[in-house]
Amino acid sequence: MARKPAASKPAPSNTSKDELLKFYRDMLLIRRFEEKAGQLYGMGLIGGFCHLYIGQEAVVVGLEACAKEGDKRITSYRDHGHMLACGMDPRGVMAELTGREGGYSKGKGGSMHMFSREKHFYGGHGIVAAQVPLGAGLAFADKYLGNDNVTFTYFGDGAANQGQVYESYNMAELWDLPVIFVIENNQYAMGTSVKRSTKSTTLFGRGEAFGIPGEQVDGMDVLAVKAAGEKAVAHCRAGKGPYILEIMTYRYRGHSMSDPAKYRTREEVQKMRDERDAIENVRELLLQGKHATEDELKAVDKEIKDIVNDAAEFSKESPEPAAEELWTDIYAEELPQGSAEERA
Ligand SMILES: Cc1ncc(C[n+]2csc(CCOP(=O)(O)OP(=O)(O)O)c2C)c(N)n1
Ligand SMILES: [Mg+2]
Repeated sequence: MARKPAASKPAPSNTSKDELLKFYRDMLLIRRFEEKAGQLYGMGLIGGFCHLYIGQEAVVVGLEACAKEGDKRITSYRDHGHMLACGMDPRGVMAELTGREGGYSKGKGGSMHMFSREKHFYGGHGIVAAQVPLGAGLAFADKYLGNDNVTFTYFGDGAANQGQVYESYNMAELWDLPVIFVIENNQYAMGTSVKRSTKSTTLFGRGEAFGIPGEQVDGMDVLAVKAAGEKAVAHCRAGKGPYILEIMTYRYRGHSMSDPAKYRTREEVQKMRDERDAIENVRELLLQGKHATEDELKAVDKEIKDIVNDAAEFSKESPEPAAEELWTDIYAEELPQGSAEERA
């Protein structure tokens, strides 16, 4: 009797072959996009601030897998990955980076200031932790309107030491707001390590004083992020108030494009890339489990490369905004009309 071919390894229990492929694709899109942004910056096509998300891709991709239509997201200046993960157009994001008319803010905002009402993406904020109370406010609006939307409010380990975070925790728990406070603990705030800046380093535990549950999650494992995200989302949707996820991650590049990188060794970065990389982890799961062949993954790589090259071309060809644009988008030109539901 002919032997059956060896069965392929099933996908880990909380995912599927298709989802693993989607995670691979979505994380790779962020990485290649950011690499291209780094190149364009080096060529002088991007000016001003530019903070890359390379290394942290699994955080936002894992959490986006838990989101439904209507959910909101808000983050800091390290924001390109969040935009791509929620489905914003790579062309519009790249063209904003190069300061062109085709960008999400017509080229007037740049890296840290892009928004999409359609995708419920509320920025892009340059002031450390400023987005945290805003995120609680977005969740307040949903609670007020009586829907079951959740707001993902992302901030860093450095931001976690800001006073306004704790004011937000207090109000969010007091009013049972459906907000997930996502601490992206990449271990550094500019050139300062968590160990140098922070006495108690279990940042998720700081919600305890307010009665907010929290947990620490391996941010280099997209499936672990998704599993924790599902728990947090279920908590919020059930009307039980906020939840804190401290996601342990790592940025491979400097804080921004101008970073002397004197605060950590090359070896530390290389070790993380070699041993923990989230994209490599998913790639291995796909190949070892025979859910995809090398050729299929190569085709995904090519597809992503084409999308990113297209975005880069668009961002070079799109014209600079006209001088008259200096006078637009400053004040609301029309007052919002209609009921609260229509305005939301
Ligand atoms: C209120 C305020 N203080 C200081 C700065 C300067 N600054 C910009 S980013 C940053 C570090 C924040 O680190 P973290 O919250 O860990 O986020 P990461 O950059 O690691 O994503 C600082 C101090 C700022 N932008 N706003
Ligand atoms: Mg940090």
